[in-house]
Amino acid sequence: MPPGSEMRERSPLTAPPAPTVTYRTLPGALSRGTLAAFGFGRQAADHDDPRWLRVALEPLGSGLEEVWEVDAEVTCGRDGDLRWSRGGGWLFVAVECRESDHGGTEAAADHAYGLLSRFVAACDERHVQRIWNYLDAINEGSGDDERYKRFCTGRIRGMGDVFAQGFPAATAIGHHGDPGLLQVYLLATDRPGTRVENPRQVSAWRYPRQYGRTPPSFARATLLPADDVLAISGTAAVVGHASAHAGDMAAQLGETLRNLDMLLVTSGLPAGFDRLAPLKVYVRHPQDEPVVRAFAARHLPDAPLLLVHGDICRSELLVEIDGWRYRA
Ligand code: 3EB
Repeated sequence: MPPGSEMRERSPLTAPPAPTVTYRTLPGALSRGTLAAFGFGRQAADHDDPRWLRVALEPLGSGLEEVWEVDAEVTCGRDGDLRWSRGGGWLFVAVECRESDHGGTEAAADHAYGLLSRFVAACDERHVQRIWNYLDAINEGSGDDERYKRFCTGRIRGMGDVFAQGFPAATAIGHHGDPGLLQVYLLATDRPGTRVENPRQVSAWRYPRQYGRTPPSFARATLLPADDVLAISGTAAVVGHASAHAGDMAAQLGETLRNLDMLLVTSGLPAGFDRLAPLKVYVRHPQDEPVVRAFAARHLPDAPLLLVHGDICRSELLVEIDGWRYRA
């Protein structure tokens, strides 16, 4: 029986194949196998469908949409600040809330993670593989009062013990949309994936005190349960625990790619980011778009790319890349 065949999907002993992720222009309504779809920025369409999320990050260049699809019927719904969809063994859950409704960044993160963790704990698909977090003014405030650091504290409080076996892979980025809007969404399935750390980097949850009271709670990547794709966290020019090449975009891109390459080596995936590796690039200064495009043309010529304007959670970092690396 070849991989990907019917038996594979139906057998309860075999992990569900990963959703496919593509960047493209959607024709309009979402198809039945769409688990989630994302538009970027103020110009994005506004579909009244729980699977649709308008992300508060402005696109750089062509405004493509991101689409997650499964080979199954998808059901979906809403519940207060939360919306969800499920199909083919996969679960998408998103929360959007306003910090002012909860008394600040920390309390909003606690609220969002509380909703998400209670929701997934009651599902078969309770194993969270991947999470994205977007808040505005992420670098505002100094020292322990920086908004990103407050977010980290609220996040871990709201998580409870749902990630007791280990943190999922994650991205946390600053948006320039509605002030006080917090967006968090996740991908989960019915069995654990394999968490992957980067030997070039200190694990985020072991970062020293200088990075805040509460270390960031994420893994560098997750190998999804069918071993068919690596879900890669936001990856930047961090070596050990330190930021490398402050202020040097070209050098940060090179260091980021070395970190990404190391994640493939560590996971036992084929080297290189080609057409099987849709990547999203978060760029702090929109005027750096040409430098990023030139780097990508040279080092990632076949990878589907989506560039967005976003702030990285350390103010000296200019760029971060996340995405997926399919095995085949
Ligand atoms: C870093 O390596 C860069 O707080 O969820 C990357 C990915 C980063 C996820 C998070 C933060 C997060 O520390 C920052």
